[in-house]
Amino acid sequence: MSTDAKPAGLTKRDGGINWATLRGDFPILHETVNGHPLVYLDSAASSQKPRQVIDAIRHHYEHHNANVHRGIHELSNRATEAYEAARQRVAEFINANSRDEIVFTRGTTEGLNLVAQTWALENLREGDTILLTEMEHHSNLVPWQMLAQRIGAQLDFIEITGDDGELDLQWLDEQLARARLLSLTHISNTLGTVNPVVEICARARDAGVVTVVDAAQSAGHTPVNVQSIGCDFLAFSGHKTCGPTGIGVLYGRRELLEAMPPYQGGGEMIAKVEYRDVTFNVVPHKFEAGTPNVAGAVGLHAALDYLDAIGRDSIFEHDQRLAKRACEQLGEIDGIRLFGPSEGRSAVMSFILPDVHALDLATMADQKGVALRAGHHCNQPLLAKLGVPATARASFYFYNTEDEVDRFIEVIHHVRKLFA
Ligand code: 7TS
Repeated sequence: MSTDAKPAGLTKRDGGINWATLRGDFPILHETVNGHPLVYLDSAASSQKPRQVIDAIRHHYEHHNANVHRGIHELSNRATEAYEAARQRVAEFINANSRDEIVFTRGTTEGLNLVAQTWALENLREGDTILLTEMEHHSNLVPWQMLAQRIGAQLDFIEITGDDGELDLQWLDEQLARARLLSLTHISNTLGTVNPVVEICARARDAGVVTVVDAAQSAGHTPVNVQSIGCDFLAFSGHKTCGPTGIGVLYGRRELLEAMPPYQGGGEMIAKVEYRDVTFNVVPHKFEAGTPNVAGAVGLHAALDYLDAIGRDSIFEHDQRLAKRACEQLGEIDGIRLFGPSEGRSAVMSFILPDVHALDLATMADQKGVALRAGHHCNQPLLAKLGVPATARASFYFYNTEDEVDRFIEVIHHVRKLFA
């Protein structure tokens, strides 16, 4: 089942995609900000939504809205069908074996907390080691700290090599030999590093270590295939993949999901309840207590159809083209410190200028309609390791253009002149 969320603006130019026409599908990209046409360079925080996703949510509320898995009335059946069709679509999007391996969550953060509070709480013991990397978002660090403090487990970290932000894998086998679980990000939200998750998960599997992949920055930008990655769990957020906020996905291998205790208790997640006893529902419903975000799932379904109509390979190529253009022009600025790899990186670009504080830059860029982010990007330990309190960050997506990269660079030069 698919939605009719095809990109109306998908046209060809010189045999390839005409990226500029896709912008017509995104109403918000035509906003004016502080008297200037908006240049939205904060898609790593949240992506914008095409009309097709907004329409799908509206259509759901106008024609199919009711609670799911409950009624025997027509609307409830339609809502249930739409919700389960979205689950099937997610399974196809990441190539899971079955839709039973797809748990709907509020987002990446909830997916990671779910694994920490169920699989890990059940299976890890005092003294066990949880292996992370030094570039994890707080969402893939704090849940493990909380668990480790509760059960007396310890954390270990795969280090980064320096400003180029690659993982130092020379000790990986030794680290894996001591670990029970490895949780790592696919793409860094600050450095733009694309981690070799296939190789890392294969080595973890050989060592008998359970793997969790944080795909928040990758799922909407590059093909993500859980079977070729070979991970045990993977989480991502709808709002970074052109879908709505408040919906996300946790993939888990079926055997693991089946053996795990539930996350929260309530409606939907039960098969039978007595005053003093309960039998839980089958997976994935066992992990979805309470009325789910049905409209969110419907919007996510439309978003995934939209992205796949463009093609995630093409999106990644476009991301990389923009990143390269930005990197080259930023690289010409005297004294700039540019973080992340110089090649094969994603379209997330962090930097600090020699003469302007990141927060000042982002504030002044906003005056020119350019939306940047400045701060620690929920990567405080990483920034401490790099020895900086904050960076400025530009993050691109397929609806950004080369002209917008150039406007971003112009704004940087403008701000530097003011501060000179
Ligand atoms: N993991 C990574 C790698 C992320 O980049 C983010 C959000 C999360 C997890 C959490 O996702 P959520 O949808 O559950 O909040 N990253 C960012 C960011 O870079 N700027 O704002 C949010």
